[in-house]
Amino acid sequence: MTPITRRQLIATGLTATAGAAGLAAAAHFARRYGLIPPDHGGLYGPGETLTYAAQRLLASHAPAREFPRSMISKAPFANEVAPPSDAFKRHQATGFSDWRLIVDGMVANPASLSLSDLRSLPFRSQITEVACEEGWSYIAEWIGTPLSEVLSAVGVLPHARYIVYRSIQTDWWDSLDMADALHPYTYLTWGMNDGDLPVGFGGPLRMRVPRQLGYKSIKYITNLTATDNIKAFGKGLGSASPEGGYAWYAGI
Ligand SMILES: Nc1nc2c(c(=O)[nH]1)N[C@H]1C(S)=C(S)[C@@H](COP(=O)(O)O)O[C@H]1N2
Ligand SMILES: [Mo]
Repeated sequence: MTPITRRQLIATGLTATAGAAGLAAAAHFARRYGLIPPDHGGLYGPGETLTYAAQRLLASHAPAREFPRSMISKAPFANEVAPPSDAFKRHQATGFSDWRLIVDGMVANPASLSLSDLRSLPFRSQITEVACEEGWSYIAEWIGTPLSEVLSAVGVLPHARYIVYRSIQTDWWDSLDMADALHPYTYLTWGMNDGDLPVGFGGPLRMRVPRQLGYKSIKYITNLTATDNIKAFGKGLGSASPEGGYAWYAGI
C-alpha cells in the first residue's frame, strides 16, 4: 500500500468543501492552476491551501476595503520607530537621496530606481486599514506607485509567478503571487496622509498589500525580484513568516 502523500492530503482537504461529485475535479484544478501556496508543507498546510485556493478562485480581482476620509486614524500606531542600523541612519541623514529600489530576476530591463524615479511613474492613493495579526489596526491614506506600474516599467516576463520583496531589515522579506502583485491596490508606498511616508510607518518606501494582514506590508523596501521558482528563496516557504508559524497567504 502506498502511504498518502502530503500533496494528496492537501488535495483532500481542498476538496472537502466541494461535494462528492466535485472532489476529483477540484484536486485537479488546485494542481493545474497553482492553487497550492508555497508554505503548504507547514503546520497550517491544508487549511491555508483551502483559504488560498478559495480566495484565488473567487476573489482574485476583488478590491480592498476602503474607508471614508473621516475615518482616517488620528493617532495611527507604528509598531516600530526606525531600523536601528547604521546603514539606515546614513540614508536618513541624507534625506534618502541614495535610496534605491533594485528590480531584478525575470524582467526584461533590470533597474535601480531612486525615489524620484518611482514618483515619476503613475501614482494613486487609497484609504485602507493596516490590520495586524495581533488584533490592532488603523486606517490611513496611502499614496504610492502601484507595483504593477513598476513591473510594467521593467517589463516583467510572462512566466514570472511571484514577486519577492526585501527590506533593509534583512529578516523581513516576503512574496506575492502575480494576482496580488498586479492587483491595483498593491502599492510601493511613499506617501501617507498627504505627506511623505514617515520612517515609523516604513518610509521612505513600503509595500502596501491591503488585501492581506499587516505583516505582508513590509517597510523599508530595497529589492524586488521576479521569479518562477519561489523555492529558491530562504527556506523555500515564500517568506520568513511560515518559519514562525504565520501563513504565507494572509488574506483578509
Ligand atoms: N521592515 C518591517 N516591516 C514590517 C514590520 C517590521 O517589523 N519590519 N512589521 C510588520 C507587521 S507585523 C505589521 S502588523 C505592520 C505594522 O505596520 P505599522 O508599523 O505601520 O503599524 O508592519 C509590518 N511590516
Ligand atoms: Mo503584525
